[in-house]
Amino acid sequence: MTDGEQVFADTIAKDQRVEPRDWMPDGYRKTMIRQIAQHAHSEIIGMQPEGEWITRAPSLRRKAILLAKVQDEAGHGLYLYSAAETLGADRGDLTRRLIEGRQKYSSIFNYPTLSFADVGVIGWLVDGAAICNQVPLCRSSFGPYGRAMIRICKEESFHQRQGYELLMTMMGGTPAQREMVQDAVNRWWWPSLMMFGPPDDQSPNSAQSMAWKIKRHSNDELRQRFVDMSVPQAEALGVTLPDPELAWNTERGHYDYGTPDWDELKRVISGDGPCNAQRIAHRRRADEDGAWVREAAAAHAAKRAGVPA
Ligand code: BYC
Repeated sequence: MTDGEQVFADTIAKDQRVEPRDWMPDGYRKTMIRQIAQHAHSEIIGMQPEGEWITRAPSLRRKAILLAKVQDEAGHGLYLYSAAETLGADRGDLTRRLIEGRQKYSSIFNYPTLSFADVGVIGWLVDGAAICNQVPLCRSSFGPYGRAMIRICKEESFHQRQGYELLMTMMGGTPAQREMVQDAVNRWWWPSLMMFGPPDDQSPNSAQSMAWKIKRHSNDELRQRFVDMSVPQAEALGVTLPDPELAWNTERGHYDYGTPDWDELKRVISGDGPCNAQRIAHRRRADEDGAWVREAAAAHAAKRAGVPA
């Protein structure tokens, strides 16, 4: 074992942080760039489904809350791209990989937002799933990722509460509003369970990522935690989760639940979800529209540095 390998192994064994200048195996660097980039892309693409409702929010208060939330997601994307850059990745290159379909983003953002209740359900279930997944990532072995995650989780908690409060308000409204909430829950429940990734026996990356302490829990463990957390919240809200197999299992001390449609997850991840083409086309357009800003900023920086044009 080289000195670098030994220090890396000790760092992981002692639950300490790996920092950007430390020696790390190529596979660890590659895995971290893959996960951080995919996470950053999810935050940026995740602005679209809710962003569509900013101009149609039912009041000034709801509009201000939604604007702030969507801006937070942009901020999360930026912290994460910065964390990927500490590993030698180039932000422009990562964006190109996203719009050329060479890097993934979360499957959840390929579903449409059909009513304002979807904004509430995204806050409750999608941000709720994100928190379940991301709180353990605050202890992820790669320092810049774990530290970015602490701030992100604080903001996601606020997002989840605003979603739940919105839904509580709608559930106290008219029968039509209650129906809108139930319809949104029916459409988002199963895709939210899929955010945790494939089942453990079909998750090729989990074993190595857990050995490196990047991931602290398996996909199924976190999915179960999310189900257990959501059932009482659904009861308090007065909505039904669309799974006839949901039942408390006294022996296990957890809720049993039905099997998500894993073929659907595979289809959505491979580009064939309801909104994949629209999401990427929009991201590509935003990238092209912003090209002149990047060119102007680069020219300004070069001029200040005294580089001839
Ligand atoms: N969607 O071996 P596995 C947010 C891929 S945004 C798409 O289990 P791993 C928010 C996986 O990448 C929250 N792809 O992988 C924003 C792998 O493919 P590659 C986003 C998925 O990495 C706005 C393959 O399937 N959160 O909070 O061990 C508004 C096999 O999977 C998905 C994160 O990104 C999926 N659902 O575990 C509101 C969290 N599932 O890369 C909210 C950070 C799996 O080998 N990421 N794949 O080509 C993670 O924790 C892990 O990467 C995952 C997957 C649990 C997602």
